Amino acid sequence: MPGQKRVAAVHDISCFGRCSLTVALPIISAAGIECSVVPTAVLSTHTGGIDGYTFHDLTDEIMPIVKHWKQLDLQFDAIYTGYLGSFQQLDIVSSLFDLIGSAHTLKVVDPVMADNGVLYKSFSPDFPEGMRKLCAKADIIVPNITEAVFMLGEPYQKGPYTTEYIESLLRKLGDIGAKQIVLTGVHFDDEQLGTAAYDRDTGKVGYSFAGWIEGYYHGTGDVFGSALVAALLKGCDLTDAAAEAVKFTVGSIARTKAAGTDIRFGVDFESGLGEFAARLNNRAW
Ligand code: PXL
Repeated sequence: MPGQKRVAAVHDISCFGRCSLTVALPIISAAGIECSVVPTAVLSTHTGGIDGYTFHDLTDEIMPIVKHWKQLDLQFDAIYTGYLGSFQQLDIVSSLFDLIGSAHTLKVVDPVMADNGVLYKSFSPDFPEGMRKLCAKADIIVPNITEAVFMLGEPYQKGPYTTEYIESLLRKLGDIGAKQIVLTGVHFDDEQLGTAAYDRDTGKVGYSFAGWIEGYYHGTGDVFGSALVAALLKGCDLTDAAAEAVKFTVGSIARTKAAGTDIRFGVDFESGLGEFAARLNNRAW
């Protein structure tokens, strides 16, 4: 499709806390890409370390929204899914791919459900199996190491990792079905943290690292995934897109750390949007 690209972002709206749609919409838009949204739920905040959050499920809204779009014959260059709260939502999003996705639509699934060896508290232990089925329909999946091993039914291991371990995970993740995998949370020592981007057809693995910043900052997976989708649609190949997304995410974390912000409140990605957009627009393709 020539001209401006269009993405459908399928995530919840956590009204405060900078994750999911409040991150995807600004980052993808800043790159000059149209970002339509399918909100899957509305929460007062995300569920990561903030108690007392409200939760309003929007599962019943998803198909009516998407059927209307289908009537309008809207075309999407990418569908980008993140946090999905139930098995029912996994099934509905799977149908959404069939309804509004075409052969030209890049389907990017971030299997948001776990980190640091533990499932987020809203998910049951059998959720990774359901997420694995959705990942099978994707072109690109973006798991962290915990999500990867949970979908593979393997025990979580703390890093540092070896290249052999990371690349065996990538190959097994490729067998789930997606052609390309971007694995996050990869580290071979305690100094650098980054990603491994794998193309199943070529077998090529490209690594992107940046200096490790101590602290668990909320929403960084969504900042990374949104920047990755934006960079891919601007024409970066998988490894370059992952490198741009690592740079943007780590810059956001560094600013947040310097400001001393509560780690639950998300990262200051906003101050980096201008530079991010300029880098994507000024690359010599
Ligand atoms: O950033 C992932 C995410 C998205 N949405 C909600 C969450 C989380 C992670 O905890 O709770 C509601």
